[in-house]
Amino acid sequence: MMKLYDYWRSSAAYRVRIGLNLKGVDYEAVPINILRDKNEHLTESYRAKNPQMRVPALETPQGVLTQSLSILVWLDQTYPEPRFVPADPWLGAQVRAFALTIAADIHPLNNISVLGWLKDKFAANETQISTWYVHWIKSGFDALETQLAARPQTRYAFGDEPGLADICLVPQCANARRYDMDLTAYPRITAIDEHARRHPAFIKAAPENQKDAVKP
Ligand SMILES: N[C@@H](CCC(=O)N[C@@H](CS)C(=O)NCC(=O)O)C(=O)O
Repeated sequence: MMKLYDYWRSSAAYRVRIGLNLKGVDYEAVPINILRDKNEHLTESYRAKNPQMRVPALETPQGVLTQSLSILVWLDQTYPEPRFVPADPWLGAQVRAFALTIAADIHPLNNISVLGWLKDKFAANETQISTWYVHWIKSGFDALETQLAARPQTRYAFGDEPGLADICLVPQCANARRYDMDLTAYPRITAIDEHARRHPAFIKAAPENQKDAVKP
């Protein structure tokens, strides 16, 4: 069985959990606590798995894969149904652009090591961190909402079945809620997020349903 190096609150790992569940691929979750007082991702044993020392990493029969989007594309090519990216090149490019707005442009600026750097090097306080965090989500969500509003009003971002865009959107919405971001300006994003979170694959992948989840 494949092993997913995982952390319940990691939105990048959450993407891969959704992907594995949608494909019906069974896996063993190996929790890696990335909080700054634990730093389990910075150990030599984990570095041997993922030299970048981040989660997720997926241990496959061929070796360890890193980077959530790369893992999701590998899953899509290895387990063709249900498709994460449409076969049509034009639509496929739009789906990947949507996913990359989150995975390449929003999420990296809000990563735990970036927030830690702001605190350590620039003495940023909690309010400043929160302002920074919400700012980068807003800049991405403004664009995504505009793109969604111009598309047919389907149940998921690009149709009536979940795909790569939804796999990235739902964890990013969870991050926004953690920082109490007001999402009322994003009716399409919130409708898709609420619908997707009722899907069994998304429920099973939800942070609060992971074995390492810390209960409030
Ligand atoms: N682009 C990577 C991002 C991975 C990433 O940054 N993961 C975060 C958790 S969401 C992490 O491990 N952070 C630890 C750190 O920054 O030290 C991906 O999509 O897999």
